[in-house]
Amino acid sequence: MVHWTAEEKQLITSVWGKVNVEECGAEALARLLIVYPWTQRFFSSFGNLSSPTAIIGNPKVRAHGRKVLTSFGEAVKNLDNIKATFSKLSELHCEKLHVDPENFRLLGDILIIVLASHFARDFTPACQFAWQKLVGVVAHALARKYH
Ligand code: HEG
Repeated sequence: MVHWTAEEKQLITSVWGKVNVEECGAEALARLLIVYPWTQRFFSSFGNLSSPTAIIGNPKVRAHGRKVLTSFGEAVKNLDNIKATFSKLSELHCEKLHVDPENFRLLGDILIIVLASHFARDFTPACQFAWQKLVGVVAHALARKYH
């Protein structure tokens, strides 16, 4: 099981308390689709993804980004139980959606970039390290049903 120090927990929850899931979720998903265009294949039902402007302005991207980041918040609330928290979602992504687990890592890295740019002052090296650890644990938990 992953161990979190009191400092790591504090660094994670203090940043999370400032996050606007609608804004940051939309931004993270849009960036994923722009920077790694092959991830668009999972979202063929989302309509126009033909340019960065289209992606940023796409209401389905916005709504889904919010959904994903809200769900990510469950990890923050359940730091000591992330595997169980994402067990059902892992099943969905692996067995039904067939999302390559590498994409969880890509999204995690992008999320850190988004948070670091919104909360530059909080993002000390220790904070960055704690978040890197968190997105890694989340990616691992989501990919678990592939193992
Ligand atoms: Mg996933 C659906 C969470 C990464 C592709 N994702 C969902 C749903 C949640 C979720 C909560 C809705 C589940 C439901 O309807 O019951 N996703 C989630 C998290 C993370 C993640 C927490 C990583 C932090 N997802 C992710 C990535 C991709 C992806 C990286 C693909 C590149 N998710 C995906 C697709 C759907 C969901 C295609 C279904 C979308 C739809 O058709 O509505």
